[in-house]
Amino acid sequence: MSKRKAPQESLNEGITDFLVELANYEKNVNRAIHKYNAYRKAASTISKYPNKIKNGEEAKKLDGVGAKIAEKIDEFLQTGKLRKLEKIRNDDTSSSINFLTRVTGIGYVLTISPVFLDLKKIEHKLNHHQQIGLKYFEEFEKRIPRAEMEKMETLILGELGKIDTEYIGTICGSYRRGAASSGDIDILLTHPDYTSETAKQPKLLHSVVEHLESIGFVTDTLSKGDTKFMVRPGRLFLLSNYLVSIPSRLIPKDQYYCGVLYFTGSDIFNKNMRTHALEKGFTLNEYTIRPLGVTGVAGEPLMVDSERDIFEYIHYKYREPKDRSE
Ligand code: DCP
Ligand code: MG
Repeated sequence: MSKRKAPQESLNEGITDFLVELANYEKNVNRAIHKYNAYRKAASTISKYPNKIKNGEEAKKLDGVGAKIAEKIDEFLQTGKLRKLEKIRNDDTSSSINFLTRVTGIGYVLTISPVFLDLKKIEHKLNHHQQIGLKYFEEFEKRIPRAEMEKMETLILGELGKIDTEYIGTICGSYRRGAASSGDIDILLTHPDYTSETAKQPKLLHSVVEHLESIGFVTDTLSKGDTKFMVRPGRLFLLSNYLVSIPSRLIPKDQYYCGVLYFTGSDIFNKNMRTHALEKGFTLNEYTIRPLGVTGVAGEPLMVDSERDIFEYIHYKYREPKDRSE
């Protein structure tokens, strides 16, 4: 008996490709989840089929391939394209939605209403206020609501505790400043055993990410070689349906609070605080605060055990994160 031929993925790639494209269209544009499932099922069966499909009749014998899909396969094999797909690709609304869905991962762009897309098309005709409204709507759609951020914070910090109870983690960024929505999750981590002296990392951030992956919280890493997603330092993840970046930052304990201060921002607040520090004879960055000597050379880093310490060194009135917008 001869061994069965292993299915070759590329054998019916043209067909599976258009079925997947149709599936995505049904899901993202029409929200027709049954049609989406039907196309996916057919694509999956066909991808496992070990022969090159010659016509719709042959395909119809396979599980999940009905008369309508068989018809499309015939049209595709005979003409090399599909009228339905050409139409979809030429349609502004569906191509915008598909594009946005692709760029952002999955999920939440589905809430973009057709009205929004219509407005987008005539953006140049809107008055100033309308344009601002549109911009905010757009921003809001892209951002993670605070309630979601809170859920993620609880989950991430909880999981950290399970790896090692001594981990200290802080979600910084706009979230820490109390923002109603955030563009990403800026997490900083440290561990008392990890200082810039020891330079020994008890557990790498990598293991934290791996753990989050293992429990299915981080569902997908999107950044692999995909530079267009690298809008921020660190790696991008599809986290509970949101595309976020987790800056890869496990910080030595002695540098932790300078890091927390910096990553809490805002950037304008940071700039003002650094300027004030210089006026008082200190240089402040995301790692350390150091006194400046008379010649302007920075000395050894000062001991820092809280954000307040930094404020005190430079005689700057302490401001709660929520009051650090500028
Ligand atoms: N930061 C800075 N200067 C920069 C970039 C960042 O000081 N050029 C600091 C201040 C920011 C923080 O890092 O608040 C996090 O950067 P984000 O870009 O994530 O900014 P936010 O978290 O404030 O906003 P968003 O909700 O858009 O993520
Ligand atoms: Mg942020």
